[in-house]
Amino acid sequence: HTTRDTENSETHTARTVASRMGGKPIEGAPGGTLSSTNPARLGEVVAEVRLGDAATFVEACRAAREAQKGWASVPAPIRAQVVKRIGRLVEENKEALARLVTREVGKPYAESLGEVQEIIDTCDFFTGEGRRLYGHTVPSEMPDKQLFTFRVPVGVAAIITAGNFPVAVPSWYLVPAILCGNAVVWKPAEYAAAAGDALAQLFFHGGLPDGVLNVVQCEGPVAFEGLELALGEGLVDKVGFTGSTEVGSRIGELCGRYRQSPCLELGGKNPLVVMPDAKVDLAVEGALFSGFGTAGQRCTSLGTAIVHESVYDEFLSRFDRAVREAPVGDPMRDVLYGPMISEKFHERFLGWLELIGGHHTVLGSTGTGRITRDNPRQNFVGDPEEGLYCHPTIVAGVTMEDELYGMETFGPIVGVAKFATFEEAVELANGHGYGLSAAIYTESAREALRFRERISAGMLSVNNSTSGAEAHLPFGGNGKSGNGSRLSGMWVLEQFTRWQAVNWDFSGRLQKAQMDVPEL
Ligand code: UN1
Repeated sequence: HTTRDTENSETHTARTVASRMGGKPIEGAPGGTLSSTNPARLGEVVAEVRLGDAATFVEACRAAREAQKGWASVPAPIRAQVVKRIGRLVEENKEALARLVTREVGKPYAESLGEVQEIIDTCDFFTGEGRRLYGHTVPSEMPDKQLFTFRVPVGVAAIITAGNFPVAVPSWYLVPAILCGNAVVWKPAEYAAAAGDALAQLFFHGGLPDGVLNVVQCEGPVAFEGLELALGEGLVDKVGFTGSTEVGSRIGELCGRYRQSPCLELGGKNPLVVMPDAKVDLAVEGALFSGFGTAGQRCTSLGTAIVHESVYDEFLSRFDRAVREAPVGDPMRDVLYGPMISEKFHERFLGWLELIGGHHTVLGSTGTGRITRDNPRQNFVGDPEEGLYCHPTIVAGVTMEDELYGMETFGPIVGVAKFATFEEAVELANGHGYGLSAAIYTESAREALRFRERISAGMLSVNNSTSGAEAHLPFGGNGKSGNGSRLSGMWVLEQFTRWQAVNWDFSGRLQKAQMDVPEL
């Protein structure tokens, strides 16, 4: 079952990627072309991408609209068989797909394997859901009348995803959307076009009918324009977006114009609170992975460690040491993190560091900024100048007044703030207005539960990292992190189905609700 894509990833040749409708790549490049490159091997092209334009996006929505009714009429347990086959194909191609993810976005291979595993887990979950998709029976206030609810597919879902999780996060949308009987138009991130295309091909090989999944390879603003047109023509019934708070807010406004509530999964400034009774070593390990894993390029990455004054110095010196010792570099080797995902992420992060300037104690490394031969890192694996690498940076003494406190940086930087009282910790943990993920380190169940009540976050870890959610728990955030929607597990069904209520009267007369209710 090895697909052509995954073979290509092994031979390290550049492949050509284009939008796909009905499984087949479309001709031409109305939106121009771009090269998706390996951030750990500068100059190595992973894919030449033939881009679509806004009209391509609209056309893909039409193809989806066309296919959706037929797909919805396939019984859910049979649709689930396709999901099952997709899961198996992903499993059979696990290593090749993970290698391609590492090659295209630079995350360590072990993390890429984990990412691919998330797709398999998602397929497993929704294979079972095909035999549930439960509705309800509801008592009626009148005799000889029965009430039911059914889940019905939404219709056409337009999904726009980011490149930091180029295959797992898309699968959180695509798999349940398809299982529920929808058709999908998916726009992968342009700097992860090859991984996106490889995933889509596995979906097609799994036996999805033509038009149920359509992939538009295009740039972000083009997708926005296409979406606007498609919504205007009534071709899209649900929008799913994972990306920045700024773009997500614009998508929310656009959807509002068409009375739609999108599924928005946006940024985070995720806190990790270290209580006085915490196991400091464990907290350091958690902060290291949460803050610097994936080079800090997860929406669930740690933003600020909020540490009680009694353990602040100890935490900081151990954290500093752990970060200094961590291997950074070639993502195919055993490293904590590899390069930044792309030029764009790299430059944006370096800009951030300039903003922070020299106002704080900066720890974690012998240097800051880009890792080069002249600005080396002690524990670097490989040649830093081959890729887009950044020094890990710890900024100590962060307060709520600092710019770093409130802004998502999407890079290997962690702020550390000090607190004295529980109230202060809660304020620091909530005050930035994001609300995706949070962690607390404590041995006291009471403190953990108290914190759970007060933190505004869609996800909370007790004595674990802010990142690394399991694939069947509700995923999503509050405040600037989204619009309250949740992906994954049974909760995502609310995104891809709508409730239909049915009144069934078999009394043979017109029984009017509220008016013909029998009296006792
Ligand atoms: C993201 O960065 O958009 O919980 C998602 C985690 C991963 C998903 C992150 N499972 O960190």
